[in-house]
Amino acid sequence: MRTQVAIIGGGPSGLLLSQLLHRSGIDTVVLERKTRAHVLGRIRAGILEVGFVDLMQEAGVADRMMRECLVHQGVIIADGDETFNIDFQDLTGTSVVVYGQTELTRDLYDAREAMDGKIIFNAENVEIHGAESDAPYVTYRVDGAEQRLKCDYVAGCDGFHGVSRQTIPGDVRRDFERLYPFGWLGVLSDTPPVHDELIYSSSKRGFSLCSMRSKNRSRYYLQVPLSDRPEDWSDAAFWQELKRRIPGAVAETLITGPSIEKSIAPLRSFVSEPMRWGRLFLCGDAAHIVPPTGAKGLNTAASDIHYLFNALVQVFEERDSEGIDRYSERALARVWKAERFSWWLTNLLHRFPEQDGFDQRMQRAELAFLRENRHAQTVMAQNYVGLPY
Ligand code: RFL
Ligand code: PHB
Repeated sequence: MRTQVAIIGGGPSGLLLSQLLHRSGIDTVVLERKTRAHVLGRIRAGILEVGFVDLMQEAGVADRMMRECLVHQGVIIADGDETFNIDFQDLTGTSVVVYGQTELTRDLYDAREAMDGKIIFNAENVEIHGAESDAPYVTYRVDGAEQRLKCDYVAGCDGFHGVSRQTIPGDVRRDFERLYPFGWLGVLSDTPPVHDELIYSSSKRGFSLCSMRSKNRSRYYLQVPLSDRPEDWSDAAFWQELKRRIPGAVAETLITGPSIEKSIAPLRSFVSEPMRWGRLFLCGDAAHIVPPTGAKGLNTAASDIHYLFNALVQVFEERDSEGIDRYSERALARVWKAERFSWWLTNLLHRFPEQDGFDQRMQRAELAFLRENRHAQTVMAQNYVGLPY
């Protein structure tokens, strides 16, 4: 089999790239290790920047999103019982939207299928060959049979645990990493959200976040030690701990219910450089991870896809390699700013095991400054709604 762009990974990055390229007349094949149901079973991102929404519109897959998403004008920050609002609309003139990664991925799968896009599920042992040559190809196994896919370019959209990044030799690649000594325990429940806006809470007992997927579906998170497992947390224990970490007045109005999903995600900051090796390009979680505190993971994947999509159109349509030559530099410039923001917000709001009294007072002083200073709020709002592509 032959295609113009072989895309490894059928998560949001791979599907969005495939959809955009298809609409520009560029042929792709997506190789996904799991099934569609498995990919759609992962509960992940919820907050999308306007830049992402624009990209979904460009890909022709934003209709349901525009009907069903919730527009958010700001977020609330709580420091113990005290709260303040970061008003995105007032500070930046723009906002973010709530639309779950699950729904967005479903829309992309539906669109790909409607256009007869080639997606190969259960693709095992994917290997990229000849990325530094003019004739790269990808081998994989499906139903026990070895397959070969020849292509012009390979897009590595296979997430943090994929093969694409590992294909880049160790003497070319540099990885930068920060692990945090805690994870996020997430609960999804069919209950109305406790508030119209998201609440990021710093408390003596640790960080918590009140988020949502719709007017009837809530998503809540608690900072927990890395040694905790989801089965250690009964629903009752989760709700009790959440109530102790959010402002008392908010806790009084919290409606609880059975969890429909419960999982723990470790927090890490990670960037792999460069994001291009020959004809292989890394996108999204394959190249970088942020702690979820700033809601930047999927949004940063989207900016990679924007740069790579335009670069591929430029090289196929105009025979101009400027875009692919500068892809890594352009993508990384924006990635590192998202990394900085996510790292800053994580450090500001979480409790660290080794933290002493000095560190805690620094956090509280920084929170107080953010509460009182419009410039500081503007900086936060600009980063949260998304820096320009
Ligand atoms: P994905 O979603 O991991 O998809 C990669 C796909 O590649 C497949 N794959 C392979 N396929 C073939 N061969 C192989 N060898 C393969 N290895 C892997 C996998 O099966 C999978 O289908 O990466 P992608 O597409 O780059 O998308 C990235 C996003 O999923 C991620 O950044 C976000 O979910 C991060 N994130 C958030 N991002 C936001 O922008 N806003 C948020 O509010 C937000 N909240 C979150 C988050 C991530 C979280 N977790 C669990 C990590 C909240 C949480 C709790
Ligand atoms: C979510 O709703 O899953 C969510 C929202 C904001 C974040 C992280 C996750 O910062």
